Amino acid sequence: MTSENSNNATSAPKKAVLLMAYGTPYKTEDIMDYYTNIRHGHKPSEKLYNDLARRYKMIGGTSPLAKLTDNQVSGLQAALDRDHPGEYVVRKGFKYIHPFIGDSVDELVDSGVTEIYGIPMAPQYSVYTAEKDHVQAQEALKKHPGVVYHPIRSWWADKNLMKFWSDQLIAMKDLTDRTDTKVILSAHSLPKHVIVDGDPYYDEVVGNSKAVAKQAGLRDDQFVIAWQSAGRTGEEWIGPDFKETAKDLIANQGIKTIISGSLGFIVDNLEILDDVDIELKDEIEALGGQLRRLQMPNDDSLLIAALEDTVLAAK
Ligand code: FEC
Repeated sequence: MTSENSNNATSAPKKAVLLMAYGTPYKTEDIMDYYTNIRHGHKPSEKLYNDLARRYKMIGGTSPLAKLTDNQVSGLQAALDRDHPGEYVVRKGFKYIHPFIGDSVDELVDSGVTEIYGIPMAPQYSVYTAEKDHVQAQEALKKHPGVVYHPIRSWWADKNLMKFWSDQLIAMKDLTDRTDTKVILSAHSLPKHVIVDGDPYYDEVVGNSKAVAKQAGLRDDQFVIAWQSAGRTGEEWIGPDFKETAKDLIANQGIKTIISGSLGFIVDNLEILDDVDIELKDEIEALGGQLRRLQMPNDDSLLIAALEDTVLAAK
């Protein structure tokens, strides 16, 4: 082997971390294809399309999810370079828009990577969500036998992520201790049949919520668990819906302040900026209440530490 080849062999990382996120339209013209991909190749009706386009318009045209995922990639890369220099390369792959997970896998393998850690950017595991990320990655890897894939399942219990959420509630103790305040911890709803079929998602979200509440020192009567952002599919979704829950608390149970924490998501996205910051807020304020919302992990150093821990624990 020449010295040049030997340098290349040692300098190119053999291990990769692939952050696998939902993806978001980069511009209005992308919405139709993106939505069609979410619907497994079925184009949405004009009504559904218009409603989604309206929701993106409400949050300023596009969602920050793409930019925040890039920040997570560079944050994790910097952390791994600091702690394990030259060992890992970090990339992103999206489920419903380019760069697709499979294309990112191909690129990583072409660059010499022989081991990939796939992390779904959804901390609770579901066959319906996180597993679909792994399926896309593993499908691409069929073309590359010999590359080792580490599918990371749930990572919500990581101490840094737990601290991220519970610290915010601890900082609000004066407010959470008031008898007219209630915390609503929520995650994205799923069609009910998924859970009835034995998916662990429901139990993981409930376990995550109770653990955060306990770490924050909340009593059981200070928080409720609810479900948000049910899709427009016409089937039955897991409930109770968080807007209905908030309305009932304010209209019938003497609550004035709702603190919303969306533990099922990692970044500010459409389901946060529209469903929480606009729709939930409007419903609450229409009844004379007020909404406070916990910040999302986004590219916070605790989130980066959680991702690094998760990769290293999967070794
Ligand atoms: O642009 C953005 O910021 C949007 C990002 C976005 C995230 C997200 C996360 C989750 N979803 C989950 C389940 C479903 C199921 C359906 C579904 C449909 C949509 C639609 C849009 C959308 N989702 Fe999503 N979701 C995001 C965006 N989601 C847009 C289409 C319009 C609508 O129905 O509202 C129904 C379709 C199907 O059966 O597949 C189910 C779950 C999560 C949280 C975990 C994760 O992030 O992967 C669960 C972000």
